[in-house]
Amino acid sequence: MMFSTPRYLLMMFATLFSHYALADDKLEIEDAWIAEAPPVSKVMAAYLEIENETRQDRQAIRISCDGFERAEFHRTIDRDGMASMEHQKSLQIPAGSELELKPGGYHIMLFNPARRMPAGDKTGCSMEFDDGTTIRFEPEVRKAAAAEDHSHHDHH
Ligand SMILES: [Cu+2]
Repeated sequence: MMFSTPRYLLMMFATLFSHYALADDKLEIEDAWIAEAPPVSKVMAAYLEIENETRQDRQAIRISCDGFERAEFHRTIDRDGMASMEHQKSLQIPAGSELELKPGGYHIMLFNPARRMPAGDKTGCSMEFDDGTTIRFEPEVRKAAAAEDHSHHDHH
């Protein structure tokens, strides 16, 4: 009885340990998706999460996606009840934090799609950071309503 180690202590230790192992220089992009747009639309918006598990602040400085003429970082800002978009030269992701790009906030604006991209379609994107790292990811086109349902679900 004296030597029985409480199981929860072992589990806590294992959790802490794996966390430190993961914390080594990890910059990740997760949950990337593009909101489906009407066929005539010349722009689409992409959303995702950037996780900076490194010990350095990072800036995302460039974005490009296959099948689009150009891509930019944007932020939707509410000014006196009027939503407008601002072009952002870069996105700041402080050390140990994450930045969520989501409807009504930061997003990636995709200009002039080469073809129609319906829900279920995918494309390849590259995001470049200030330290020279480039992360390649594949957002999937989703119906915006379905995506809202999904984010709603996450809050439960
Ligand atoms: Cu925009």
